[in-house]
Amino acid sequence: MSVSKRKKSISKKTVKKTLTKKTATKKTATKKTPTKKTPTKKTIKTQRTNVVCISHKEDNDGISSAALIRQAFGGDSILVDYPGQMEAIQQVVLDKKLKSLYICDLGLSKNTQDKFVDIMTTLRKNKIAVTYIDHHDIDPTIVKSLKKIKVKVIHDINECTTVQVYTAFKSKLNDHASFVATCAAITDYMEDRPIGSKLLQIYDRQFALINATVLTYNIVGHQKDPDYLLYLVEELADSKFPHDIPNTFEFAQIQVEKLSQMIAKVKQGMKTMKNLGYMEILDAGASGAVNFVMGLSGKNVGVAYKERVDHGIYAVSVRGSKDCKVHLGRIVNILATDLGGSGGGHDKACGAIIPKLKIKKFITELNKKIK
Ligand SMILES: [Mn+2]
Repeated sequence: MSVSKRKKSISKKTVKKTLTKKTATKKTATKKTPTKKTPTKKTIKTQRTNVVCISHKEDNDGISSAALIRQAFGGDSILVDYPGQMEAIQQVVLDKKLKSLYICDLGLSKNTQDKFVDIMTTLRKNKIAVTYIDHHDIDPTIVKSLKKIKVKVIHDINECTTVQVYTAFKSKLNDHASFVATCAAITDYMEDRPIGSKLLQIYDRQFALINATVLTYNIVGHQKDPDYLLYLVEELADSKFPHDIPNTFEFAQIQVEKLSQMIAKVKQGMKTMKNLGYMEILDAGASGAVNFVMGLSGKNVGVAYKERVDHGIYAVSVRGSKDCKVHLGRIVNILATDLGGSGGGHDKACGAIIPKLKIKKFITELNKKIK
């Protein structure tokens, strides 16, 4: 059963944490010596020992990025969604033991980017090594600011985050890591990109597709179970195939059934404007419904939104068809910021956080801007 496994892995983690605590001793005089540092000396000298990865919890790319960072560098994973993103990043500033931080698959928007740079500046002043790895559209001035404070920026809009993690840290990863990256590329529609396609070639296409899909449904269906998501990170980091993780197929079947019911619901509840289809989702995630909204509306853009009562906002998902010629991520970034929210992403797939009362305005304005 997965429950016992989870307990086991959690206790393993606790032991690890205690060990880290024990090795962290008080900072001694840190005057530079001309001699080369030996590993032992280094352990004594540094008080900061923690490695942390903050990654996106809502999809395969985020979870798999966290898994590969964990395999390469160890440490703890913190999984967040966009509404909780900045709060989590702010929190790690307080971690007195933090030594290096990896931030994965979390795009920045006009509303969050300056605050992000501020927090990174604080971290860098505390001499924390920071690596930001992502593939969402980003303001070039922000990349400049981050590089200036020596945040290591790995950013390519043409490959998914996990593929970039894999490429950057290949020497610290095992062979199976290429499969983890392949599945992430599939889920992000990026298995046709230069590196993504090379990785997919290593494996049988159907074998990779079914694993990517099963993993995705387990991630989407466990959004309210943070322990399970962390368990998935651990299993992937331990080179388990998604199909080999207990009960994943059974769980995926339940999700597929839910989605098939969603088709009927979208057919009933979806509304259209001239250039888009839209629908409020009540009982599932907006991202699971948005492709149906787009497809069944016959429009080139689909919008699905779900209220997040805890944050007083709507979480919005936007998708464009192949015939959609505008960059939705950029349009949504500007529009969401104007309405007091935030948003952004890719040209044909993006998301936003919109204040509750502004959702209608968001949809009508988006409809005007996409022609
Ligand atoms: Mn991604």
